[in-house]
Amino acid sequence: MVEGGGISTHLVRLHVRSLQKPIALASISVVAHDGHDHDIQMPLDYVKYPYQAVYPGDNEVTADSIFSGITTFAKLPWVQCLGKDKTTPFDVAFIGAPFDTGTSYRPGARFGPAGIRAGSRRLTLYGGYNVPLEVNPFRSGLKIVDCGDIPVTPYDNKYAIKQIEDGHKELLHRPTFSPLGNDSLTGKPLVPVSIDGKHHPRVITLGGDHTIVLPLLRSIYSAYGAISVIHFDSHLDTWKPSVFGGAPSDQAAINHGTYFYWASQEGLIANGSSIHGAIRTTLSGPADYANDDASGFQRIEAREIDTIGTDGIIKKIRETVGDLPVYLSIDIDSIDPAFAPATGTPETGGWSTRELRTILRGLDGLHIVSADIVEVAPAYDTNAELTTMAAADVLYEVLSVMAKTPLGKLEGLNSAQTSSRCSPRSTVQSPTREEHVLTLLLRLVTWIVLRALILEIKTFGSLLTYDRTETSRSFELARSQADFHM
Ligand SMILES: *[C@@H]1O[C@H](CO)[C@@H](O)[C@H](O)[C@H]1NC(C)=O
Ligand SMILES: *[C@@H]1O[C@H](CO)[C@@H](O)[C@H](O)[C@H]1NC(C)=O
Ligand SMILES: [Mn+2]
Repeated sequence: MVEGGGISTHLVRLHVRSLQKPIALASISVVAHDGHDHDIQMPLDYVKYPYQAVYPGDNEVTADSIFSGITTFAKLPWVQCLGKDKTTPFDVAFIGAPFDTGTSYRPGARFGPAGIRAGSRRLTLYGGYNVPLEVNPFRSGLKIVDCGDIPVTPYDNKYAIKQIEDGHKELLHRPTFSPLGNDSLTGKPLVPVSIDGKHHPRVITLGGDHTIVLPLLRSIYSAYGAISVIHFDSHLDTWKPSVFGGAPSDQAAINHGTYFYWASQEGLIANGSSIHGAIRTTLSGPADYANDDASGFQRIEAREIDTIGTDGIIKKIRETVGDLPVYLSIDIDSIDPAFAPATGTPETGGWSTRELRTILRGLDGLHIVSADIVEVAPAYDTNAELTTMAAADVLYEVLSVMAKTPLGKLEGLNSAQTSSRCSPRSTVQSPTREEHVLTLLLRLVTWIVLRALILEIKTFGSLLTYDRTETSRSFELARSQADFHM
């Protein structure tokens, strides 16, 4: 939004703003799941009936209280998605990628998946309801499972990277458990946002060092084409191999500081609609930023939180990504080492866990097609499991956002139109008929008021002293905003 302008500009903006709230009500795009109740996967049941020693599901996972037994993410059911349970459908899968031979400083992220699962045990102790987002992802109708880990060799990076791509692709192309459902406003069926026209499950990968995102994006490309990326990290990770690591061999050229360079070279990243957040690394020189620009990313520096706050950061991200399908990659080192010390390349001056969680909740309504959290190296954690707990809680916010927004759009809508249908903080209620009628009335009134004001200014323009060009531009803006919500 353009700031500044004359008195009348503010007047118009006030009108438009005051009308935005009821209008937005009608623009909510809501999950329309099929209402299956997956009590069978509710981790809460473990707590309710701890004496029932065997979990009554497909896999006979032991039912335990949250501090005992075999640990899956959030104590979700373990499904051997890459093994004997190849035909079991799901909507969201957690999968580990225990790879850390692309790291430049502290190794140990191969233990990330196990550590994050341990840090996630308590997520459902009280049931898992997310208060600010008003959703319980575990009871949202989605079938959510822990698929275990992709088998990854620690002896051969090239082979391991292929294993990760194949494992992820395998899950991404499974049929989903729940249908996409219908648009809550129009009742029309939603169509997938993928380029192959299929409704894909979402995969949340537990890293692993950040190198794994190259094979993950190769997999994502197979369903979504070049994807917009939201990347939280203190580092750019778009470095040229000659700058980061020196590239003594082809294999050494692919590491946790260069994978985005390669992804960009391979055309996997949507240019211009991708963005880094929490950047604060030192550079080899200003040329690193020029190279980052060429790789297709916008940037938000960690220190911007002091000036524009979490709201400003959320706004920047949403403006960059719009309603395009988006992949979310979270390096735990985006969080300050005071809160998350157990990571490969820590950088002071980062965001707090609270700030990152707030920013993630601000992504509510975006079409996040899959996500990962990387660089968790539990060997450097505190006894209090600060880092693994932070990683698990961050994923809980991601899961909640996913549970609220289906990966669907209305047929024939382009992404700009879809965007206006998507409220930034969508709630799960549908507008009533009365609200809908009220909205239409309000739009009519807005239109009449704007027309009247424009006429007035045209007539008395010569009496006014302010810059007319600026004013009419503001009117255009106000009108386009009003149209945007129609
Ligand atoms: C979606 O709408 C179709 C009719 O177009 C209807 O048959 C179906 O039951 C609806 N699905 C849901 C989940 O409401
Ligand atoms: C992205 O767009 C910018 C500006 O148009 C261009 O300079 C750059 O080469 C593009 N990068 C890629 C990877 O296409
Ligand atoms: Mn990184």
